[in-house]
Amino acid sequence: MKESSREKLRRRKPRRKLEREKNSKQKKKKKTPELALSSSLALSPAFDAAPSPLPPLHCPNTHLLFLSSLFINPPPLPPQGGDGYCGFATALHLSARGYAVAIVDNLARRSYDAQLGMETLTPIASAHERVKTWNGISGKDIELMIGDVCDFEFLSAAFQSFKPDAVVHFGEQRSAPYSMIDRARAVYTQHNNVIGTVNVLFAIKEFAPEAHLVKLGTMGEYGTPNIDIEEGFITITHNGRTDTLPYPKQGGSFYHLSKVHDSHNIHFATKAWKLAATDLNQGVVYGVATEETTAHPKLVNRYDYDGIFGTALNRFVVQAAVGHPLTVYGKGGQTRGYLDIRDTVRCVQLAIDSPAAPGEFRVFNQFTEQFSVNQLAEIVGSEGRKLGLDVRVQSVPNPRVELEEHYYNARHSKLQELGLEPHLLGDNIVDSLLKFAIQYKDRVNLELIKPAVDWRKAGAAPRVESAAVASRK
Ligand code: NAD
Ligand code: USQ
Repeated sequence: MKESSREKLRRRKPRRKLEREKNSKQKKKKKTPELALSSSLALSPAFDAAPSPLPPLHCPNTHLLFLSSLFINPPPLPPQGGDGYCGFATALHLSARGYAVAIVDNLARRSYDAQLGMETLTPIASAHERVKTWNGISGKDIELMIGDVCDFEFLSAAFQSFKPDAVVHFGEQRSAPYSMIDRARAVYTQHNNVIGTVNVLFAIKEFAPEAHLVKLGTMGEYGTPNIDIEEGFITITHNGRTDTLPYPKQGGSFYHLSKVHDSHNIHFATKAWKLAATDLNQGVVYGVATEETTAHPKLVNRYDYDGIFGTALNRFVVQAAVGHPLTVYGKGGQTRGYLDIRDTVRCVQLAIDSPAAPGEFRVFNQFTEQFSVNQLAEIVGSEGRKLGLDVRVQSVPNPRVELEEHYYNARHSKLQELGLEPHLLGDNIVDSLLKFAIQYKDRVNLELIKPAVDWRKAGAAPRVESAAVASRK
């Protein structure tokens, strides 16, 4: 199946390939537009407006990958690994397999850490050092374009320079708690994510109408309905008439709702402009190491464990490593889909290799297993005790507004039908994650572990304190 889709791409692309070769010769002669854009971004008034605790509201960072030459055969790579978080790991995975990759990112994720006094568990290298290191060990180039997807002038230049065959759009503010800190962050999140995606749609229409958009959505778009969750669409009979409609959406934060809005906008653009798009409704990602991110210390991926960007399983692992009780919010029956980061990178590749058709809006539920928070705490507890750790579980008042006991059964077969062979949590994964966290435990700031954002307390007044200070209240 993979081969035939590659064949399809090969048939579709020869003109684009020639253009790209011509373009890359031209690029060697003159400075790339992205370098100029990078320095103008650093000097822009929005970035110099110091008093705001937020990234510039005209839209901070996006993490876009433009991918081309999908049909190049993968050269062999040393069996090691990675980068930060979903986008970096995916860029390396694809580059290692012969795809031409450019990363578009405004580095906003690093600025959230700076604003809130947070730091990843792992000491990550700068974006520039990462691509340089990757080039050094693999001999492969990844283009780095520093800029904001919300800045259409920049985005247009990036599209015209790279001429993508596929666009993988990771570049959004992805934390639900961050979007619930205060009004300004809620507005920022929706602006950044929704307008960024609208810009990507216009850029594809204008400069690369044949490119396949692979967009990272989220399982949280569906919420927790009391019926089975389908993959994107549900067939409903109402008053004697039947239709297949987008599955109802019930996002549980301003962040999750931004992804709902994105999905609607993308769906509309596929109909109106015959664009090809795949929405990957991803579950909660865990893990850190991929084959490529472990290839050199400067390629280590980011690992968030704080109460704002840290996700459930990754947090529990760090908590166990440092002897902090596992922070189960409320009753702990909250059930979600989860997947290993090694499956994230593979799913994106599968989606690229079997592209949606022009005019098609395809939705894949991207997770491999579902767990309640209590089940995760139990698994981490039992694996931690095998390593001699004193793991305790503590129910803390739930800072979120969500169901704590509910039905959850979400379909997730389409990526497996395309060939995904999942890494499951049982396969010694928690054990290796615990060992990884123990290795870095001296870098853990215990203050950052506590939940720092209460959904009910989000207000219009800007919150200016760091995550650690907020968590003490
Ligand atoms: P991340 O915050 O680590 O990475 C997002 C990247 O996008 C950052 O590098 C950031 O600087 C960049 N970015 C943000 N806004 C931008 C803009 N306007 N212009 C340019 N760059 C911008 O997040 P992640 O965990 O890698 O998530 C990637 C995507 O996957 C997100 O869209 C997220 O919603 C989705 N997702 C993540 C998870 C998870 O568990 N991490 C689960 C489901 C879905
Ligand atoms: N939870 C705890 N204790 C913790 C942290 C979380 O009980 O210490 C609970 C939360 O209340 C929630 C569940 O665990 O019920 C999942 O929370 P999370 O922080 O792991 O994940 P979430 O906020 O939903 O967001 C993450 C990513 C986001 C992605 C989403 C996928 O940050 O980018 O979209 O997972 S999904 O959950 O499927 O929507």
